[in-house]
Amino acid sequence: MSFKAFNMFDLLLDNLTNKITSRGGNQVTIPDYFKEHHSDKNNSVIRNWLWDVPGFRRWRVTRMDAGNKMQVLNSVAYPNFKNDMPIMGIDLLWFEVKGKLVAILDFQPLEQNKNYFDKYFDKLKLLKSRFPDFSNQKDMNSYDINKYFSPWVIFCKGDFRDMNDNLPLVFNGFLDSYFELYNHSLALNSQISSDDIRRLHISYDIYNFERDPAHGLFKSYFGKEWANSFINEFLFPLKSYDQKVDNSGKS
Ligand code: BLA
Repeated sequence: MSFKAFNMFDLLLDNLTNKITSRGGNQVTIPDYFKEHHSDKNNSVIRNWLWDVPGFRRWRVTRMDAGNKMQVLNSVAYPNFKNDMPIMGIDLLWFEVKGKLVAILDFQPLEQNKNYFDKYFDKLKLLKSRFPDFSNQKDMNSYDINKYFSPWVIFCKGDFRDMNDNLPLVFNGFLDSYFELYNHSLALNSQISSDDIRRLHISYDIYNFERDPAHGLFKSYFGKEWANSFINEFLFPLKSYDQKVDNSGKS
């Protein structure tokens, strides 16, 4: 049973990689210390990928394997600054010892208003309605549900059966819907200016930097120094964007 459970996230990672490459995605070189980093704690490893995908300014993927303590698959896709469509966010966690799945998948909205939701959320609504039992959570502890989460966020706290039966269907359906949304977005005018989209992406990184419940975990597995550079340089690089611009004197 555990063998199967451990490999579910590798299977989903393969699905994601195949979908990205079939959309013309190319791997971007990242430093070796981010590509693969080991920890003695639970004999763990974290692996990261960065993709250059047409239409997107950044697409990152993280897979952490801490054996039966924890398995993670996390990915965020940031569209180009000319496109005001939602950011794609996926956070999947499996705790084998507790038999617990935590799965969050969302089209993360840049704005919270009816026009924006009408424009971009039909497909996510449809997907959510196809799996009513899977999305069984509403409350978040560390995040503000009204900020960068949509009313149709797929949020599951479940067990082995949720992971084995529904998760692959939800995950693949979710990615296909997001790619379809991207295709559709090309025929739409962006209602938000590029400057404002950039500002909203920066504030997304700052918000998630402040709220992400994984920071302590990275520090305890991989040490403070590595964790800090991972969080600042790989997970949320735009968090320091304004400072960098100020420091370079370019404004
Ligand atoms: C929750 N995410 C969590 C938790 C952990 C991580 C340990 C707490 C799990 C629990 O409730 O037991 C772990 N987050 C990670 C890891 C990475 C990470 C390992 O970013 C590695 C990169 N989180 C996201 C994205 C979304 C997200 C893109 O990174 C949105 C889809 C959401 N994670 C999210 C939410 C929770 C969570 C909503 C529940 C926390 C809460 O209740 O507030």
